Amino acid sequence: MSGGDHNWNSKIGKHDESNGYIMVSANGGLNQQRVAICNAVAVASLLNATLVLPRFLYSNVWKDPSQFGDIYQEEYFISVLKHEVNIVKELPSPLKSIDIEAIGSLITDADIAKEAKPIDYVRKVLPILVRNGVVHFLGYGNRLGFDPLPSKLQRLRCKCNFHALKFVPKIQEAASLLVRRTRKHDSARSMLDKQLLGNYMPNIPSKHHEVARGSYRYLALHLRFEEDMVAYSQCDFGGGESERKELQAYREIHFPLLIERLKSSKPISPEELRKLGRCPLTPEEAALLLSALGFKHGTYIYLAGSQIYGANSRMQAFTSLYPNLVTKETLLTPSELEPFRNFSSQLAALDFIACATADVFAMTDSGSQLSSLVSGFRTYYGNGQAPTLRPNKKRLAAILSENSTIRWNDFEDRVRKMIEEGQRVRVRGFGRSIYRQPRSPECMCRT
Ligand SMILES: *[C@@H]1O[C@H](CO)[C@@H](O)[C@H](O)[C@H]1NC(C)=O
Ligand SMILES: *[C@@H]1O[C@H](CO)[C@@H](O)[C@H](O)[C@H]1NC(C)=O
Ligand SMILES: CC(=O)N[C@H]1CO[C@H](CO)[C@@H](O)[C@@H]1O
Repeated sequence: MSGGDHNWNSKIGKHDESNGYIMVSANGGLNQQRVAICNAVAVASLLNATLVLPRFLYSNVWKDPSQFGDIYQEEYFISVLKHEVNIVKELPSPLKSIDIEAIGSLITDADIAKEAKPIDYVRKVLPILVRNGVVHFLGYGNRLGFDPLPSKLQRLRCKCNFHALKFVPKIQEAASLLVRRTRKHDSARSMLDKQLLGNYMPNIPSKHHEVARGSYRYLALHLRFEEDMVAYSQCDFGGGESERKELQAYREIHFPLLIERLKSSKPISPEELRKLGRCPLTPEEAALLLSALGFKHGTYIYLAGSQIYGANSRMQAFTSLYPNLVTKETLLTPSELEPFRNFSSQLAALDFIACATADVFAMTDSGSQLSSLVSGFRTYYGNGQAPTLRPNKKRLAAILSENSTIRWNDFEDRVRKMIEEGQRVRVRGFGRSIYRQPRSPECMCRT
């Protein structure tokens, strides 16, 4: 069921008559943008529209001015999808001077429901498109549901995500340095390497034993314990009054809507939140988990993500257990890192690749876009040999609450069972993301 070698062309079909142009300004960071792009491709096909190469909205959180062509190969994207959707780099000049908002063609996420259905687009967007010849989805996010959806659109999303979006050489090259330096090995080992690193990772060795020799295996960990996540969760992480104040201040600055919502709802205690599995795993808990799974002291670990909250104290237990910890900042020299310095999305792309090509990938939050898109890639291109460890936070909270009474052996058993259940091979369920779970008749499992 490897996804690598489909003949996609001519199956989906494209209509020559265009109903107009769709412009998209995608919201969020790298991974949300990726979802928005592939949803927009599907919507353009649904509405028989011409897609203008998506743009990325500047966000005060991510502070990255990168545009499509700074991250993905434009020509490649256009050409891979050319049999299904017309994609142009810019709006044709007669339309450029139009005031999109004044003619009523500006469509924000407030105009479309989350996980909208195709019929919503046909009813709401198509008439505007036909009348004005152009619509602009401004701040486009997760606005197309997964089911029910005509299978040709589902296939198109799959093709977009797994085949059409290739990182630019600048990103592939820096990512290949990360991967080579972690593995201490220079050649590609899998389809994942080939897909994500392109020519920067030459020659897949043909025999399996060549792979093992002289090459280190590594685990990539996406430890989503960054301040935004920690603050948003409203959980208690044992840092006392100063932690509570700091996180409350962060919420007031960055999450005014959350603060509003909290005012009018019944408060949930931190203990309750923990029981419900709503609290991000701390570095200490992640270390405990890995060691219960048998990862030995000295395992090579690539840590993805940005600044860990309270890293100085919180990472101590982790690094004493796992001293061979590397990040993109430690693997690249300052001059290699310099071209990426102010571009958080491009840095996130390096993490995406290092996680997707790792021997083992461990996430701490299955709701994270990075973690879920990476796990989808590992499923699609990993040939069944790219395990992803996905803890169930609710079960883990239950296991950890038995702190003083549980014996280490029991702890190990229960953690292992939990992880095994998370790894079970599943066909995509109804309503589930095809990006995250590509095992589906419209994606990996086509006959
Ligand atoms: C798109 O084109 C196809 C084939 O010409 C047609 O059946 C379908 O109704 C069109 N859809 C829209 C929204 O124009
Ligand atoms: C990056 O951003 C910082 C602060 O915003 C600025 O001082 C610096 O010049 C920028 N560096 C580059 C390479 O753009
Ligand atoms: C089940 C159990 O023993 N829970 C204990 C875990 O540790 C906390 C504080 O250290 C105790 O309050 C719990 O009773």
